[in-house]
Amino acid sequence: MSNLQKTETSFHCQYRDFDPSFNDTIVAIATPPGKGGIGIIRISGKNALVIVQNIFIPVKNKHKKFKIESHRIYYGKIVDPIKKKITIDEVLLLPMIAPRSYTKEDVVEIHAHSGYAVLEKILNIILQQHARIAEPGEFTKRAFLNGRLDLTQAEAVIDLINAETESARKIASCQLEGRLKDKLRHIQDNILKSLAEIEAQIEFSDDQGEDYIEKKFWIEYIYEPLKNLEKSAYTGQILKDGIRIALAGKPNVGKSSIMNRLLCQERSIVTPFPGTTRDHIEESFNIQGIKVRLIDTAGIRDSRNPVEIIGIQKTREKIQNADLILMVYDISRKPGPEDFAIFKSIREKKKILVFNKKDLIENEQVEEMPEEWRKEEKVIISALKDKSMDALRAQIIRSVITEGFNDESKEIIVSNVRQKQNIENASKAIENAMRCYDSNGPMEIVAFEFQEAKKEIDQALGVDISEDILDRVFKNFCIGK
Ligand SMILES: Nc1nc2c(ncn2[C@@H]2O[C@H](COP(=O)(O)OP(=O)(O)OP(=O)(O)O)[C@@H](O)[C@H]2O)c(=O)[nH]1
Ligand SMILES: [Mg+2]
Repeated sequence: MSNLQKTETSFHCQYRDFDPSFNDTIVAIATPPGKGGIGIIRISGKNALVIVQNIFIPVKNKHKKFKIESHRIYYGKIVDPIKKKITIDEVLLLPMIAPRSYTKEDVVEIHAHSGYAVLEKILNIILQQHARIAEPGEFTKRAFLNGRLDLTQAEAVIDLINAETESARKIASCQLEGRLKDKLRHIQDNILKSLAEIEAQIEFSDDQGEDYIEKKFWIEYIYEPLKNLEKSAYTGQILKDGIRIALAGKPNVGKSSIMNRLLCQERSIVTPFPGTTRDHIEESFNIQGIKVRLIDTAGIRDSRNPVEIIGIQKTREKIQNADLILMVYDISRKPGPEDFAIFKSIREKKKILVFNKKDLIENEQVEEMPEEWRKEEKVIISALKDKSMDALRAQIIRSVITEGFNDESKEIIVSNVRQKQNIENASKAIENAMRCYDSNGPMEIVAFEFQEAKKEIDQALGVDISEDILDRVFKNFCIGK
């Protein structure tokens, strides 16, 4: 068997063995600060059970030695470990004995009353009992290092906590289930299979034997799946973080009217006079569970008015930073040089052409539309009509959610910049390998590129990952998670 075949996709991580802090017992308040019904303190590590035996007295059988069973809830009180008569709080205790816990270590949760002084006091008592305060994300880091989660799942935990919209929640919970992990592992297995064949080819190249290589397999089971994941990343980013949409166009075409209609509130001033909006106006709302930051801007035209000139400059910046531009035209007027100039300035940006004021025309024909505009996504609406807004919303969703990827879909979506980078690098490496193979280049180079792709997938999954990448991932967590 070749070395390559022996390589296995395991999630064992070297740092667990070298990092002495990994043996510490850690503790943190797991619930957000403030007054509330319940506050939870979480302890994880080898001293967790001993610690609670020192500070917890169950209400039942209080005179017998307290024997802890896993996954049972005990009602009792937290007491001062020295002066046992002093009660600190009445609590529920939930022990989860290794490996059946979040971190795969002994974990105990103490459900106390959520008040700053109560939780601080319990925390301090625990800290005197051979435990230290957990770093941000350290519970999840241990879950990862102990092989309970891979890195895509650990990252999904933080995404789930940070999710503000339904679409962000769905994408995170799908990743937490391990769907992306399974897909990447599957691709990785196919890379390893191909590498074994390439190795055999190198080894037996002098033989007149059969040809081992099946390039179709590379395309169908490695390259295309990687490319699909890469494609999903744009949608993934939008489902997770939302999208910035800027309204742009000449003065008086109806940008502010569209803004107000989409928001269902009179946010921007609307008048019949061109040049009404001078400063940009931003507001957040949701379209089908996707967070949208909508920006109304000053109408773009040649102006001598110093206030308007500044407004137009700011508009240009806002437009360049937007993910999607709603390029608004007045359909009742022929497009003119100003319209063409605005189009030119956003030629490279993702956009929808919005032909507004259709109530003013008889037939929905855009007169003298330049050839270049014809291939753009477009919608013909009237900002005076609610139905038009439904059409506009639908068009926005169509244009930002890549076909086949909506939040109900079974497709696997990459939503994390780190993972996206690894996947892009892996598909580039496979591309290089195929190019080399097609031009009858050395098989050693083909093998090298496949190895590179394998390393990138390992990185995405968090196998043998460098410590600073790990630190970067977990520093974004809150304490207690
Ligand atoms: N008939 C009709 N009038 C509209 C429509 N949309 C906007 N208007 C009118 O057009 C005028 C200008 O609308 P605004 O929304 O202020 O246009 P704007 O593009 O924000 O203009 P600036 O802020 O000056 O750049 C107002 O009188 C609106 O009532 C529409 O669909 N049909
Ligand atoms: Mg306006």
